[in-house]
Amino acid sequence: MKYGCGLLRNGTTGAVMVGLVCGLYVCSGQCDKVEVIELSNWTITNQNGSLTIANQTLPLGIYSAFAPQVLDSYNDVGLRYLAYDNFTFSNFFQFDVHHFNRGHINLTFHGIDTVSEIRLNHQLLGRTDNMFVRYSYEVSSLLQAENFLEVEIQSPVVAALARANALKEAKKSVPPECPNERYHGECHMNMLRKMQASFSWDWGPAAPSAGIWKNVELEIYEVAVIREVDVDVSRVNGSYWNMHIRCFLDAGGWQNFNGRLVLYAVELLDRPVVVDRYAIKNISHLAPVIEFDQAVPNGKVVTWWPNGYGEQKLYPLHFTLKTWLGPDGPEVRSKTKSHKSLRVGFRTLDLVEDPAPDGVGNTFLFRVNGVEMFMKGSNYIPSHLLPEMQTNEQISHLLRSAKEAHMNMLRVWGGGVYESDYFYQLADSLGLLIWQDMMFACAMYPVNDEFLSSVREEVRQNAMRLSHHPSVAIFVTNNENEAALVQNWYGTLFERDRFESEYRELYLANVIHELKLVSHSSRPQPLVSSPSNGKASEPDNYISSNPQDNQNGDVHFYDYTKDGWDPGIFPRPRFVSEFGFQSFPGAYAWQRSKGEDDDLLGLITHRQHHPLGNVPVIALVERHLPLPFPENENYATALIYFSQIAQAMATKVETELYRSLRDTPHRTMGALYWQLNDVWVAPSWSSIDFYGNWKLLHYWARDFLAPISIVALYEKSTDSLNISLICDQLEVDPRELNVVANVHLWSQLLPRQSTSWDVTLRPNGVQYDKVIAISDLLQGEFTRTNAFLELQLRRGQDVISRTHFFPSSIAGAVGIEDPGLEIASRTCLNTTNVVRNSVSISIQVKRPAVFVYLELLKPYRYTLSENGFMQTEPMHVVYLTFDAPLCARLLRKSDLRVLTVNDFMR
Ligand code: BMA
Repeated sequence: MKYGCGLLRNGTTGAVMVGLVCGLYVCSGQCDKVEVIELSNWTITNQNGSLTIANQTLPLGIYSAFAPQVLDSYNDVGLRYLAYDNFTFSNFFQFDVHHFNRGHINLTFHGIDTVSEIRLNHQLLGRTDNMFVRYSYEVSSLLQAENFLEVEIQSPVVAALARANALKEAKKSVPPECPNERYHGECHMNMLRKMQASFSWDWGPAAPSAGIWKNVELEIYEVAVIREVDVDVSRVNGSYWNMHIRCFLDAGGWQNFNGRLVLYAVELLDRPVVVDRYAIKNISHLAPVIEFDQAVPNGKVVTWWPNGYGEQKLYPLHFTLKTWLGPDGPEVRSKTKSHKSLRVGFRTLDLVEDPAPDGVGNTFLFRVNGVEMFMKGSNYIPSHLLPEMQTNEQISHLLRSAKEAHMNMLRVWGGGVYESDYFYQLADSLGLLIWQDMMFACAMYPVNDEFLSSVREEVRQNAMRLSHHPSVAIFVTNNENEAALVQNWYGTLFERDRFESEYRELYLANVIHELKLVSHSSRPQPLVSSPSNGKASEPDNYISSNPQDNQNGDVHFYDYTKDGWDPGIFPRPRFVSEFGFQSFPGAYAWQRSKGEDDDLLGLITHRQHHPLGNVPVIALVERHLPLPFPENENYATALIYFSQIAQAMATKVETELYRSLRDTPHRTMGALYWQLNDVWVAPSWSSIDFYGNWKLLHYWARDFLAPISIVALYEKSTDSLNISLICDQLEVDPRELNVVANVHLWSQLLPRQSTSWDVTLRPNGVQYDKVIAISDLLQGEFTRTNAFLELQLRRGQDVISRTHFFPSSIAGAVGIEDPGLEIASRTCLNTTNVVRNSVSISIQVKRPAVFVYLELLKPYRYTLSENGFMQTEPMHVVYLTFDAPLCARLLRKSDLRVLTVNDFMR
């Protein structure tokens, strides 16, 4: 709770007494700040009073309050009744108004989910219909000594249905109506400005929350407060940067006013900057903004770089504002000082869409600080399906995991939420560029006045909040809605003209229009959709006949009918902002999430929302790995483990292909796989499971996204391997670089044959090293089934990067036998800072162990130094690091599951 002075708290009744016991004369000189009083003690009651819970603190929602187990077992369906009910969130608070004589008291709701009516002391304050919007009400005339605040939140399912029915009656239906049956979801998500995925998705359940997911505050001030500050940083010339600063204010009154702003930037400027011109010139109360430019000498600035390219230097800026009414100036009238602090980074960023080297269409690449960079990363969905349960700790774990895997870009996907300030601040300091969708995904949307005005407010508020972050690289108005429209995903063909014009009205006339309010010189113009043809969609007025054109813009690519381990099946686009394969989270994650009596395979099937069910996962597994028959007692264990290998390998191959295409005429410059994280334990495309543990894919991503990588991709037509050496570093030491090609027999430890050759790397580029015919490698005793290849990029004897090539399916390989695996020793290592503890696991084998997989059977978050690796030497040590300071008690053999593909060979 933040407050300036004299806040009284009456804890005994559960009510909070907030009082400004110091009137102006009592604390002048101390009270000259905006007072912010959080209303944090709430009671929730359902419509008929049968459910009630008191003493709840924000953030709050019906599922977290009444049924936090909604993500376990079959509870997504079993507890759905909560989403059909209406709930009242109430807060009783006392307020000492006795000495109170200041200008405005705003009651500000930073996030209500979603459709509600707000009453203060039984007077209607207003209605809300957008969880992404901040609502603020001037309440000074309504406040009393004892106050009763009620937020009546309507069932989101019922509210969405009512809106859909109204549109239907007006012959203006907006599809899709309902999700695929397999989702066990709810209909009409597109009717509400609410996290779209809360009504279900192909990776998530329906848990349509209702609640207050951000703070509720009384803000007390005289004239105006600083709400957001946008800082557009641009390079003027060799000697200066410019900060174009806009302070967006909220003013409670009906009159124009005056103000004086001071900017402190101790690391950048020798003295504070006083913006005085509004002391004379009026600031409009309708859209109050203070705008000015501030030059910063180049010599003061260390440039901000994305992860992998340099440091992420951020500079604190601190703003204070005094505002007053009339000509007398601050000394006479204002005791209100509003503050805002933020950090900025100095970088340039453009999206380069120039004629492409293949002569057709345009490039689509990000250039940061003048350097063309390959964007490596993933797609981010909300860290929790219940918005009130999204924690900084979880966000931090996910973003740090992305950084550890060498990602430099995450796409905040349009079916979730605009993330918290903490998320973007962390992205700034980790160097993760953010591709920011606005929250529209996989649907058509209504365009009536009410909806559009709510959307405009949503876009305005969120764009103003996010725009100053150096991490925010680009805004995009929607996910896949252009493709959905032109490819008739939702049966819009029968009224194509209406849907086209509605599409343009929503995204061009409204969303883009608002986004342009925060246009930056160092940020590309917003894109309308992902995928889209980027600038080439302009002549089509942003509805192109093929928004998935490989020669323009970005594409999303999925094909489950072919072999994902074969690089030949993938397209050659400019930028791939989505692609991926499903897998199942580890067996222990299922154990934690399933009910005692639940059948595991039954639960997997229930949570598999893909319209094709488990077929694509099983088909890919069966192409390569020895999956037992379903009757086999080890079927589920093998299926889970193999699904992770199959996903990791397919994503590796696809990503490596895209990375290797950067210096070809295709000029592919980005690969963001779908998806980083999960909202429950379920079959999904994620590389990190619901509990934060890495699937094999994430361990592998840390290798295949490494700044220097060796890539060996099979080319069917010539039966050869294309060896490419990828280097994202801007400078590289050329000495002693060599590649070693080891041929292994499946039946023997250590390579049977080795060849090596000297190589070079191309800084920030790809060195196309060699094309090797498979027949040249596999001669004599080696056949396609008894041998496999390992390629290492080395400096001298040190291995920088390693990859494998398996000439036959692993299920059909000859010589894979019981590896005689033993875990030889486990030692507990306490790191000095005690925050993390690490366990070393020594693994001994007598024969090659294929894709060694380790899983901890304890409910802790942990990371391994590697996982899913080929062990071809007799002894190998892996480190297991707990996120929490735990160690010694966890060392029993039975706490660790170790699997190899060998265990399942027939
Ligand atoms: C794309 C995404 C998501 C979806 C994913 C996997 O369509 O935008 O909507 O979850 O593919 O199917």
